[in-house]
Amino acid sequence: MSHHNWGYETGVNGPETWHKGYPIALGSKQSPVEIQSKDTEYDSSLKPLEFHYDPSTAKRIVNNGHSFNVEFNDSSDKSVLCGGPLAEKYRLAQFHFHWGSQKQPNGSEHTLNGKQFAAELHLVHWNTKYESMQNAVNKCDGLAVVGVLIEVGSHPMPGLEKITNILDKIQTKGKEATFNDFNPQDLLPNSLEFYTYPGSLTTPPLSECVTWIVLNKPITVSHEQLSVTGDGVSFLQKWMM
Ligand code: B30
Ligand code: ZN
Repeated sequence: MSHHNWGYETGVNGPETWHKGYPIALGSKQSPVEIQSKDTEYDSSLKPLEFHYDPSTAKRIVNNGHSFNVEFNDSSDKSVLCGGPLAEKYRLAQFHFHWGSQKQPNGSEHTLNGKQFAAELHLVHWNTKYESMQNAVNKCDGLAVVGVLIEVGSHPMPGLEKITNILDKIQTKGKEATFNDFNPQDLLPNSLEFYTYPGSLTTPPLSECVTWIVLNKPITVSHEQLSVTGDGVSFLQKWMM
């Protein structure tokens, strides 16, 4: 099964079928997970997260057929994440979102205390000791992904406008557009408290290479940012079709 053959349609190509092409889908460190705060414990050895992002490393935005990636120049240590549970520096490679559909409007991957959120942002970083993302995905401490839960509220999030404004340029799989001068820190909530656990990529190849860092507070975006009025189809959903 090539990566083109997986999807989210239950009974057809949904996550319950992914193990046929990717046996690690049945592994013990698979993501996402359901986070129950009462089942977590406070770890006083964890340090604060440090985001050191340089807006000039933002490069382009690409439609890959299942989401879009905002890609960064990761040939130097200009945009890195450290602190929290991380022993090393991790370079920002890309970020992307997971969102819902008309049938299933809530599309976050992690749930918090039983709640699924409207969408989820993933900031994907790789451990600089492994020289490349490709090497890092084969190591248990290879990647650090920051997950940010997204809910719909009454105010737009200014940081998201630059992204929603460019999606009309990448409406179909394989399309890309230049995307410069962007600081993904503009997409973070005020609180940087987090849950952390060892897990996996949430899509094929599902490698168990990720230190997950899920922020405990969501960001709020407007209905308009996630939707277009008129046909009731979400802007992001509409873009996916
Ligand atoms: S996630 O953050 O756990 N959702 C990858 C990175 C992060 C996550 C999931 C997967 C990843 O690097 N996958 C392999 C690369 N992909 C390209 C891509 O970036 O999105 C290969 C592919 O499927 O063909 Cu799609
Ligand atoms: Zn993701």
